[in-house]
Amino acid sequence: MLDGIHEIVVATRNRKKVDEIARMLDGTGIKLLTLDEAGECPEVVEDAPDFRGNALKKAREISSCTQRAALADDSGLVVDALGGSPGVFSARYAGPEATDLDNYSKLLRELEGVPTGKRGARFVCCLALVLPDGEEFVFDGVCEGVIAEKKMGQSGFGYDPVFIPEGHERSFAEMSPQEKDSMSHRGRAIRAFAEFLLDG
Ligand code: ITT
Repeated sequence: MLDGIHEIVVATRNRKKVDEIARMLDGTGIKLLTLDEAGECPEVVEDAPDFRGNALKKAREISSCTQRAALADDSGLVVDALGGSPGVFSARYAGPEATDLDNYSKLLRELEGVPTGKRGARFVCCLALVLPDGEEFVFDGVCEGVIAEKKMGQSGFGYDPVFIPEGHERSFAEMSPQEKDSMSHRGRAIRAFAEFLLDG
């Protein structure tokens, strides 16, 4: 356990990410605070060129604003046939106000006619923990898979209905939360973080 750290602010506005992080850290003894519970902080501008840079930027700014330990997640979908897009722009792929439906519909359109063997993609998650004394830790997780031909399932969020993880025929949106956690990019990064909490 991190000495003297019992509460961590989850530096994200994405409620679904908070839910995933909270259910996987259950039992570690760490109390998670949402951004709303931690106080008023300015929006963080995500302008780094990679997931790690954005995750560290979010965690640093929220830790400095709240004077607490902050855990940020930067994540996204990297699609081979699109040269790595949408990548760090996953949340805004179809525009600044895009909904999940707008984003994955655009992705399906861009991949129209691309054969199954060329629809490879991976979800990437970078979790950054910044402590009030400025110490920084980063945990990564990747989940390989393919982009479906059409929307499959209702659960989860973001691109879940169009992402089929490797070795499976169902999308993330057709899996239970626990099944998704067991193989997802965020699940892997959070398990690395949880091990660090238990060993540290
Ligand atoms: P914060 O920056 O406030 O954390 P955000 O939703 O804007 O929230 P990101 O900038 O990290 O988060 O964008 C990640 C996007 O990638 C997210 O909005 C989804 O569209 C997608 N994404 C990430 N993890 C996902 C998952 O587990 N399932 C489906 N889509 C995911």
